[in-house]
Amino acid sequence: MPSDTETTLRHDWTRDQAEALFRLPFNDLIMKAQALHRRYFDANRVQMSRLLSVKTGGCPEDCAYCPQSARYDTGVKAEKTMAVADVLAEAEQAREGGATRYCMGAAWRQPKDSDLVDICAMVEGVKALGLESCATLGMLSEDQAERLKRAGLDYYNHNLDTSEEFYGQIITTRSYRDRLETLETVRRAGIKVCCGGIVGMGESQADRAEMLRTLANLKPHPESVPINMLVRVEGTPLAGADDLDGIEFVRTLAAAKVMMPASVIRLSAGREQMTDEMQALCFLAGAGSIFVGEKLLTTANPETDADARLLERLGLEPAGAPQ
Ligand code: SAM
Ligand code: DTB
Ligand code: SF4
Repeated sequence: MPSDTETTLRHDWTRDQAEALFRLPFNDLIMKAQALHRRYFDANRVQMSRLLSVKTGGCPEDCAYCPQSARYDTGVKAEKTMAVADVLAEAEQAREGGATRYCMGAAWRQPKDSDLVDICAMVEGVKALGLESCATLGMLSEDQAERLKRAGLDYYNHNLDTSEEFYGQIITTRSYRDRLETLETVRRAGIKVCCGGIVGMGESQADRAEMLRTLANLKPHPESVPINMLVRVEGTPLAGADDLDGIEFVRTLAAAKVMMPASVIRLSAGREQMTDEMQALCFLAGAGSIFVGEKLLTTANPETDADARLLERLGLEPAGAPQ
């Protein structure tokens, strides 16, 4: 195992090294992750983001986990893009609720150039409210990324989702290479990268390690790394996926923190199904951020009161608003 100093901001992880982290005794892995977390972050603060689906459903892609794909009968109806003023009214409420970042999602393979007019107005409005802005709209062209940057977009979320090997079992309508190219486009435009994945889709531990290795070998590391626990949605091909052991989920977060210690590891989808104790382990493993508000994009997230109680029980404070 490399020493702690050697593990700081490396981009040369091997498969064996990534897999070895998952095999460490749990206490050793958590201790390593928490110690590294404390080098870069206040361990008693958690950053809060709020999501809004600004364009829901009807997506042409076939992502096997996703309730918004037009190919699956999940009860999510295709809607038009929301009005800019409605999005900004929601963003203002999110700010009152303590969120410091507003993340707008759209069920597109790639936005049309004309879609970006409203999206850029939303980004400008979110920034004017004093919030950080994030968007997740699918693939982007160079020009689209530059327009978003000029509108003031701080972060772009585009997940690798899983390992390159397992990817083909989850999505066939776009390639792993497409994803890496969009990430490069976002970087080149000077937008910060939010990139992570989903666990609990039937992938192996080696797949989880390999996804983290791909993320950690990006230079620079994504500033934000969301780790989602699959939310099993009726009608999607993954509705009947086996439960992932909670301890294995925590190991994934901890390994992400060890491999990308200066990045914010986001405890993302799946909190609604987790106990407070499980979430406490996630924070111990170095999670520094959550989504707040009772809805993610289309699925449920814990109620505001439940989250307030959780933070209170753990003595966690919200991370301050950005300068
Ligand atoms: N359409 C765009 C795209 O795919 O890039 C943006 C929205 S898409 C819903 C954003 C991310 O949400 C996906 O990459 C995936 O990681 C996550 N996601 C979607 N459905 C999920 C589910 N059922 N459980 C956990 N994460 C999910
Ligand atoms: C991410 O990694 N997780 C968020 C955000 N990026 C866009 C989305 C989770 C979506 C969960 C399923 C839903 O609510 O539709
Ligand atoms: Fe479409 Fe994104 Fe859902 Fe895939 S994850 S089906 S691209 S909305």
